[in-house]
Amino acid sequence: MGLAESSPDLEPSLNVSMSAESSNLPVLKALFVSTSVGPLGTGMGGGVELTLANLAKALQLRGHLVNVLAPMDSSCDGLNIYQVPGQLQSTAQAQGRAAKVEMPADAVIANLWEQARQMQGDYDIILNFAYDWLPLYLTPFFETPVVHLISMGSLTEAMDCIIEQTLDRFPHCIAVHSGIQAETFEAIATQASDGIAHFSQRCTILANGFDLSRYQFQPNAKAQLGWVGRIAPEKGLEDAVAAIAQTQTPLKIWGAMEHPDYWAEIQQRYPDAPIEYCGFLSTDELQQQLGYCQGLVMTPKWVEAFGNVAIEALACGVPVISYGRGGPLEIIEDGLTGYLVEPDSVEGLVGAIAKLDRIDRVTCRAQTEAKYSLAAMGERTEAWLRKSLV
Ligand code: HBI
Repeated sequence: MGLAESSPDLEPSLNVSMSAESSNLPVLKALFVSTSVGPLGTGMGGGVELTLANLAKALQLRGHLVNVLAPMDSSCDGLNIYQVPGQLQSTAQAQGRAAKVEMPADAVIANLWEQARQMQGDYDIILNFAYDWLPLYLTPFFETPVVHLISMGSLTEAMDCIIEQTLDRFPHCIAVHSGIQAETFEAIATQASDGIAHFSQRCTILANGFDLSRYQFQPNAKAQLGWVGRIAPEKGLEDAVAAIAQTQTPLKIWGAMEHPDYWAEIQQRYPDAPIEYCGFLSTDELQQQLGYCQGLVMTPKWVEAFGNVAIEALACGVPVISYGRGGPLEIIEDGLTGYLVEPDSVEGLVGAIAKLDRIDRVTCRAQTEAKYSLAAMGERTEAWLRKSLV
């Protein structure tokens, strides 16, 4: 199986930073294995693309070495990516709870992990970003420790079960983004062999971290609101448009067009809503546009594991309105950095939009620096990885 490296230099230069030297703990060599549903950099992988890039940068800043295995046509600044061919996985959120584990012929997830098996001797730890059964199942078959950053809440019995089994054998191998996301696995965890600890006490909660130097604070907004995410039913775009149809505040929409039919249906249902689809932008372009919004509107229909876009907006000084569901509940401070609205209440969204001018945009930016910087995330992540290596 041929490998197309995106850069000739296979071994990244050893950029040992103060933290690695001062901690005199050994530099870690980490192999990241990316999501199986899309190439890095296309937006098809959703929030995990940004998470992987940020996590790599956070560890590199601490002097560690990071290489990445990802599907063909992946790209990510500053990272050595080994691109692996094969058929993409179908998205887990599109399946039902009883869905069977399935893989296409020549599955990229299988090819990624065969490549990881061959490379494992060069690394201290392997970090899985795919929300798929195979990497979890393979954990005990690897000599190099494999750990998993679970990117979504509980979606299928098959994933819940293999997560539970893997965690029982490797007590520190699972991390999630938020406590609320961890709680969605609660039911399965109580049936575990030890029966005592719940899943949310057995996994590591990392939140997330962002290179805040890439987000410019915008003190003044234009008369527009923003909505950012994969254009997909679980993101609830129709509710944001329904609210806009009432408030008539122009809404700019950014994200990968995952479900064109869903988007067409929204446009037909709300012909008078002042909305504009502005495509999928890179982080630098997105933050530039997002910063001009009076507010970001989030309408998750599922338990959003975290809500990267909320941090990206706050980092630009943009307040966030979100349904009180999933990760945003742990990010937004109601009345201080935005508003938490009763889930699925369009009227609630309309009411919150009317109060946006009460939020101090400087406070929004300050909150991200306090909790969601790369340094904070790097510290949390390294602590988790070292705990996994004990
Ligand atoms: N579905 N099967 C599968 N595997 C993934 O890695 C995956 C997914 N759905 C969504 C997803 N990853 C990412 O968008 C996460 O950021 C949520």
